[in-house]
Amino acid sequence: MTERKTINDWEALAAKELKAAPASLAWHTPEGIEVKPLYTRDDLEGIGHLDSLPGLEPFLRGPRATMYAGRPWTLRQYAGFSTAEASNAFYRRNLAAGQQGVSVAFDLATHRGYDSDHPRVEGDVGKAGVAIDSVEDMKILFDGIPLDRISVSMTMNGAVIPILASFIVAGEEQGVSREKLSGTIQNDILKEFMVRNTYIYPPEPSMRIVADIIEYTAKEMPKFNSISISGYHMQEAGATLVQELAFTLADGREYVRAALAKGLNVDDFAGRLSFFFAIGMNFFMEAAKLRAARLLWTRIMKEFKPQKPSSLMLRTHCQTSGVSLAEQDPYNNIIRTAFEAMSAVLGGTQSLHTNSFDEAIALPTDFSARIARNTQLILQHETGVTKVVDPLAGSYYVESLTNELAEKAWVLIEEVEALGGMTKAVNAGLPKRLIEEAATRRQAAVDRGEEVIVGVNKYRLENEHPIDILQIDNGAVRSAQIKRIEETRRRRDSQKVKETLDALAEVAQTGKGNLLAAAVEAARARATVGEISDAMRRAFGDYTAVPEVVTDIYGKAYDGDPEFGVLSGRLDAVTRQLGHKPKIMVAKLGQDGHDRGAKVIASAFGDIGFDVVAGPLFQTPDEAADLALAEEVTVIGVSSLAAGHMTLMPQLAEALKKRGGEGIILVCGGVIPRQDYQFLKDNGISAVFGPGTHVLDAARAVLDLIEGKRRNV
Ligand code: MLC
Ligand code: 5AD
Repeated sequence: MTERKTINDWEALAAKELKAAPASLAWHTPEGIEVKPLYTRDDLEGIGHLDSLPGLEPFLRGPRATMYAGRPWTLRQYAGFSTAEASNAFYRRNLAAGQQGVSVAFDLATHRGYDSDHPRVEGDVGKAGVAIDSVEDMKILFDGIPLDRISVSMTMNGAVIPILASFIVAGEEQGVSREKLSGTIQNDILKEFMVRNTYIYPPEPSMRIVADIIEYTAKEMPKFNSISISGYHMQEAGATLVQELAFTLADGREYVRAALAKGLNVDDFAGRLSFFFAIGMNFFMEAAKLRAARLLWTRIMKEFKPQKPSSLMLRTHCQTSGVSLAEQDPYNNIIRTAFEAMSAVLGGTQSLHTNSFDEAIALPTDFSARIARNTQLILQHETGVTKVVDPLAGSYYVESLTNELAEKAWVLIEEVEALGGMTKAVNAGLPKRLIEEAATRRQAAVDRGEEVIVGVNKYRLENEHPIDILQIDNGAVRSAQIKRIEETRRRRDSQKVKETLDALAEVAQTGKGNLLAAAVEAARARATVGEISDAMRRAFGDYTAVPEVVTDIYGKAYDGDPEFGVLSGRLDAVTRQLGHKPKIMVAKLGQDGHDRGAKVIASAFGDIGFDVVAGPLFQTPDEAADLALAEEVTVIGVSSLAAGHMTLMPQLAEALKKRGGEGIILVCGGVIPRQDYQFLKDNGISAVFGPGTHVLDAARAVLDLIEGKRRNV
């Protein structure tokens, strides 16, 4: 018999192979986890959860005993664009082709509680999702989709009251009463204040809305998940997996407290809380994250002493990561998404969206949606991964990661607790700041090539061939929507509308009664999404965030870097030439609240030496032009992530001209397809920076423009 070898034997051998200590191979992840090149049985020492079983407390191995062996996860693709008719047809085609649940993406006008005819939303109608103005649109959206059999997720947080009310009435009028409706409403406002920004009202009344919805669904809609507590958007905004895990679970705890404060019994609502996580490219860590999430949620829920086991269970939807996908060499995105999907499944998700490969530039076409959907169908039917529950259990590495993620996230959860819970932490700006710092750090790592993205910062193609993308004519969508709103207004009983809206405003004002119950009456009378939102605005007011920018992170990552030094030197020269630092305003236009890119650019440009003005969210082109002139900026850089650029950029150029500000250099960046570049350049935009642009390249191009070396980049 051969003698049993020990870790010391391995270390000696590894050192010989490497000609260095194997500890030098450690990978330091952004989570602050040191991943070693080898894990052994010794790493499992002291880990408490190793013998747990699926379907049983603490549910680490899955909320169901049989998991996918009994029933696979729900193939639920998030989608919505243009009109209710177009989105309905898209859903029906996809359901016929194997999709198993519906998930509605609303346009940003709807998210922010504006009807399609509102002057602030001209660039947004029908763009990043479907335009819904009233029950009439909602009925068309679900025409021919049996709401008693197909579960529907609706991603809505700002205008959550009018949308859920309109959905309930649409169901009613389809012959499906509300107790039979199954699905999920996102209803997670805390993360909106941190990262996603589709809030309407200030945090306090917003928390009341969340609690009212939990109350209403607990009493009236037993099959409906009242909330989808989301970490997805945190990761998209740059959060590490530990931050995503901790802030999401801390949010969950805060919602439980809000519901309990309404006098609800924990077991009456806890089983219908659900979660939502992003799955990025760190394959094993993402799967471990879902396992850790279930473990920690059980621990958190125990504090509330529920009787039902389902109150302790974390059930989750997952979506593959949008930010991990690239504009360059876009077919690589199919491969990335497939790995991420596999990781989500090995982590035990209940429902999954796989992104389309055209993600970085546009909404999915039928073609790209087919590939995304088939990625999951192939996983379900061909790979055998559904046959065994939690197949990664017992892996030295995955169990260690599960444990370490749980420990690290718990520390951060306790930090939030020490601040008095998540509402207070959000008000204090802690999570937002930590996430923005992580995002800026990551951008520097990618720009410096420390993190490789194939086809972007390594192995880049010489020639990219543009792919066919979905184009939406928002002008046409807006006209059609306005026509339907006018027709609805003509047909309805305006006295009844006024009465129900006043009643809703009264519930909002007094704090007595349930907001959703009152809104259902208004929706039934055909009050619009905008009108219902405005009735609550009367009591709650609007929330306005003050943009803050983190500093000294991007610059520090480039400390001593010659390339960075050359750029700073050029900036000094330009500063002398102008008599002041060149001033750039980083602007966001329309209802597009995706501000990771804008924040990273503002932060990095500041570190490079520009004078930076961070414009507020949701500006109209006129407001942006006014601010730019008041601030006497040299350059305006607009970040556009929600496809409003074709309408809003020419309007901004026009607004500047009208004010005599045509000397201000206009550039834009973000999710902008190459097909749109020429149009933008013909309309006064000097440079367009697509996804994957190196920040230093963008800074150089802006300096070129300032120095007048090129008029067009
Ligand atoms: C499941 N079931 C089983 C079983 N597995 N029964 C027996 N044996 C098994 N092995 C039962 C469940 O108990 C349940 O019934 C039913 O089957 C459905 O299973 P589920 O696991 O609950 O799946 P689902 O209905 O799909 O619900 C998943 C969910 C839900 C709980 C995570 O909240 C959900 O669908 N979320 C989706 C959220 C989403 O799509 N969001 C998009 C965000 S996009 P019962 O009776 O117990 O219910 C976004 C982007 C952006 O946010 O920013 O715009
Ligand atoms: N249709 C399909 N997918 C969408 N996403 C956002 N809006 C839509 C839509 N209308 C997806 C993208 C994005 C994430 C937030 O959701 O993948 O990254």
